[in-house]
Amino acid sequence: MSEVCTGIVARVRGPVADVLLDDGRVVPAIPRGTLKREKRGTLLAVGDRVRLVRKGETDWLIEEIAPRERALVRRWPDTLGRQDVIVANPDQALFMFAVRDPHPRLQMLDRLLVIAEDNEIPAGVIVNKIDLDEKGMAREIFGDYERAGYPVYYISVTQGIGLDELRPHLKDVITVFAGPSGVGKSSLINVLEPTVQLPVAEISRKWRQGRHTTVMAQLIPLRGGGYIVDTPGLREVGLWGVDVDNLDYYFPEFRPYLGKCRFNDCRHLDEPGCAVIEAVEREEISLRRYESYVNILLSEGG
Ligand SMILES: Nc1nc2c(ncn2[C@@H]2O[C@H](COP(=O)(O)OP(=O)(O)OP(=O)(O)O)[C@@H](O)[C@H]2O)c(=O)[nH]1
Ligand SMILES: [Mg+2]
Ligand SMILES: [Zn+2]
Repeated sequence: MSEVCTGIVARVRGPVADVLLDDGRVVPAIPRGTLKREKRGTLLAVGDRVRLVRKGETDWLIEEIAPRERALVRRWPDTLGRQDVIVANPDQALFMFAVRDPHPRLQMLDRLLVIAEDNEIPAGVIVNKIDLDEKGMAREIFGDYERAGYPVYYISVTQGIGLDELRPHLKDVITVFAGPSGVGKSSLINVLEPTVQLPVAEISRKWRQGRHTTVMAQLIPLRGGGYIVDTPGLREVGLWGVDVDNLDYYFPEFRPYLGKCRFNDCRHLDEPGCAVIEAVEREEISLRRYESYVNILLSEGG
């Protein structure tokens, strides 16, 4: 008798996916050969819901991959025209940065937020290592994101600050933690879910350059309900499939001004009578966020 089950992809190791079955077992499985031909782009990603069947004692075959409701997806670095699904079907994305060590790359954060907006993934920001924020700069640096309407959590994993505020937002949903290497994504998961002990970078100066301790995305069930996806640190975030015509809309703080420019097709670069630029001049929109918009628009050929 062949056993048929459904589950969710917890890890992808080359051709093999570890699938968390609905009954709690984790089994290695390979996709049926024809699936490879049917789908373009990333065949299997963490978070994909699958139907699988047992062949023999221990061999499982993935027979069907459910269409993705949404995905956190970027352009694969260093090659042209390939998609990289970081995680399929997340309910929310929390983009994690550190106050310092490593220095926060806000342009990367802006790109990640654009990707989340385009894929209709509710997003927020985690600012870790506030124990290192001697000058109290964190709220100044990340305040733009609060004003844009994103939830921003200021935490210290090592000092246990801000965790109780974060925890309720993770219950019963699938959350992906993404960001550069060394910001403390795995460290945070280890304190939120002490039954797992993910490898984390040792305290050393090396993680300032980013050591890439986590090498593959992994779905972690929370005892209290819900899942977190740990992901490897990102070096580059290229947009994939993002409609740059909507880019202005993907900066939520621009929205009150859209449709109020003199020209209908205003790109908010140097057009006269641009309501967005006027809002930047009045400091109602952050200059730095606006510059990020221009940077993305020009680099994505808008
Ligand atoms: N000072 C300070 N250090 C922290 C904090 N949280 C984590 N760290 C340290 O930051 C380093 C990197 O932590 P990781 O959890 O490995 O970072 P990561 O984001 O998972 O990195 P990758 O797996 O490479 O993407 C470790 O040495 C942690 O001890 C914090 O709140 N304050
Ligand atoms: Mg990690
Ligand atoms: Zn305009």
